[in-house]
Amino acid sequence: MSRNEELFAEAQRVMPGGVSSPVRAYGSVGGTPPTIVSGRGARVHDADDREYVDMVSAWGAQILGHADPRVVSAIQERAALGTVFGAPAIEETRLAERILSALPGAERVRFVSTGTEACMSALRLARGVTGRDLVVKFAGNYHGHSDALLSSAGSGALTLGTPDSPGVPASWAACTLTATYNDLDGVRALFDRYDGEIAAVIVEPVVGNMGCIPPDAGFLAGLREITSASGALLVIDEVMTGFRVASGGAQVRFGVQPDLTCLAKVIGGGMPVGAYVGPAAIMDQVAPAGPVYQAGTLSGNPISMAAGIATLDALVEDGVYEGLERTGAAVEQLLVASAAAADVPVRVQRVGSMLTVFFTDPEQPLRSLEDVKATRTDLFPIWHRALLAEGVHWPPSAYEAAFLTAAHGASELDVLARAATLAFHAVASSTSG
Ligand code: KE4
Repeated sequence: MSRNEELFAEAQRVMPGGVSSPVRAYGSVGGTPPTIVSGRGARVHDADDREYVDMVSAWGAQILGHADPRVVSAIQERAALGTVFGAPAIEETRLAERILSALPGAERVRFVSTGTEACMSALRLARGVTGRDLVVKFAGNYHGHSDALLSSAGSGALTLGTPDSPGVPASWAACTLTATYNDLDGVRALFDRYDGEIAAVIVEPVVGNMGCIPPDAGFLAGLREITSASGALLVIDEVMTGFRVASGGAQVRFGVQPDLTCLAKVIGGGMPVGAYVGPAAIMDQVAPAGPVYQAGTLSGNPISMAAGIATLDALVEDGVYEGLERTGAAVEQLLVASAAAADVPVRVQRVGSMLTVFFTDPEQPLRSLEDVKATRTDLFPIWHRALLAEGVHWPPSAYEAAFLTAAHGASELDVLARAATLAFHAVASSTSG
């Protein structure tokens, strides 16, 4: 028995599924998940001292690379002064100022500890300021595990094949209307049917949670127009895309200004964080400035704030986003080439440094959950297992995106090219038999 297997067996004796978050258990790809004991730059090491090129990057939270010295020293220095006090901290203000400087129209930030909290709180605020109950989300989009949003969720729940979770009261799920991503007519139909009752539309501006699905040209602008006309809020969930696909996020890349933005992952530099952001007219309705209640013991804790400040400061250095774009394009190109060499039909969909390999017709754009479900997700586990065996740590689900960091360089791309070639041949062999 390998050390990974020993450790996972121990974990399963004390934690449901042996994990703290479902997708990590490798349920949809099979095999024993490697217990990752360390990381540096673009590489991680498991409990059997095997090295991998990391394409999970903590599900997007790592963007500079693991154990970045700037982030580690910021955490160490701050921790030496004490970790959390439950009182105002200078670093909260300084990180909030950096976030606001990158998001057009944003004037206030409220920090929380996860992306789930950010999305849940933003929707409570939207309901509070509009006095309306209904929320529109999109099939295949995931906004965390708060009860009302676990309907056709696109991350773990979809991967586990149970889009709706037991334990969510029907009455709560009934307040969430589900539309098809990239289908503005469908959204208009919902607003026609429920106009005056819809508090908000919440959307992943680039979907990562059913694999990487970019917005059609005009889709986000269309949502902006529909919500503005109805008095509903446009809530853009940038937990994954925030400060990843551009400085600020997808709203800057695609030029759409939401009423509220949800953030997490990158803004915490790998430490627990979330935030919801918007104009003062809306955000000052949040307690204690206004009546909409939300609170959190570790919200804005100095350690997460210090890690976030170090990360955002590093990201504004010259050329970081251009470098991420170049590396993303190079990875896309090597994946397309190695799939073609193995004669395996594959479409790679990418925005910046987030991407997904879909086993389907390369020429057929994937625009919605239905499109993704029609791909050969059955081939993904074969590909994933072969990649892992060849030293690449890839997200263990066909319904997720892979993430690059600023630390991914030529040597990592060499490893990835070699591993992908072998993995696509493994898929070809499995389909030829
Ligand atoms: P957290 O509560 O996991 O911090 O954030 C929830 C969330 C909200 N919105 C978007 C767009 C997200 O992608 C997420 C979380 N992303 C998943 C990856 N698909 C986290 C990985 C996991 O669930 O373990």
